[in-house]
Amino acid sequence: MKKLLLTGFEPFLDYPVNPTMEVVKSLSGTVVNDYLIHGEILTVDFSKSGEQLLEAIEDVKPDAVISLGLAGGRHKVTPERIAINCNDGPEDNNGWKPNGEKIFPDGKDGMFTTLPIDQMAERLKESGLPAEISNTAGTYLCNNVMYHGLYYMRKNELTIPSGFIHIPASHALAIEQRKLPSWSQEDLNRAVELCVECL
Ligand code: PCA
Repeated sequence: MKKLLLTGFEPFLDYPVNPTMEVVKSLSGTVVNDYLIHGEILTVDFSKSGEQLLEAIEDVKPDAVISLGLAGGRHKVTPERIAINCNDGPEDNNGWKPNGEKIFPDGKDGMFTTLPIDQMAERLKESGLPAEISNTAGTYLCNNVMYHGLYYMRKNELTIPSGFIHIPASHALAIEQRKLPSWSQEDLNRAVELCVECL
């Protein structure tokens, strides 16, 4: 059986919960589309999160990698097209505030996902779940982790699919935060399963 590494993030900034953690907890250990899902929760820390992903890739030796992040304010599930070689944004959970530095000095400016994002977005819509491809994963930890995965695959000449999907807030998070569009946790879990079915 093939293995999928599925990552989520711990809570960060003023979000007291992160629905990606719940998706990973629910799907870890299950089998979807002949992939046994191995879940990992990453910290929100510019000095650690990328390394955590790479360590998990080396431990698990997956056949595909999907990382998940919360995009509070987005209405749809958004598979990401590209990661850029830049760290920027607010303070991370360790109090570090980046200022536009490169993630890898020898890295390309940008790298495209190797996940089937067109099929993923179509599959979600056919199943009644709002989705669209996003052309920016931002410059915070989600972009950082996506870039780490793609950089590693390229450097090690691995052709396994790797990339990132941003998801909206869950209802549990929207109860805590004003004016956030939200989905039920069940729909978020289902959306990620449908994406895995496209691998
Ligand atoms: N979302 C953040 C980092 C952690 C998360 O879940 C982001 O979009 O960069």
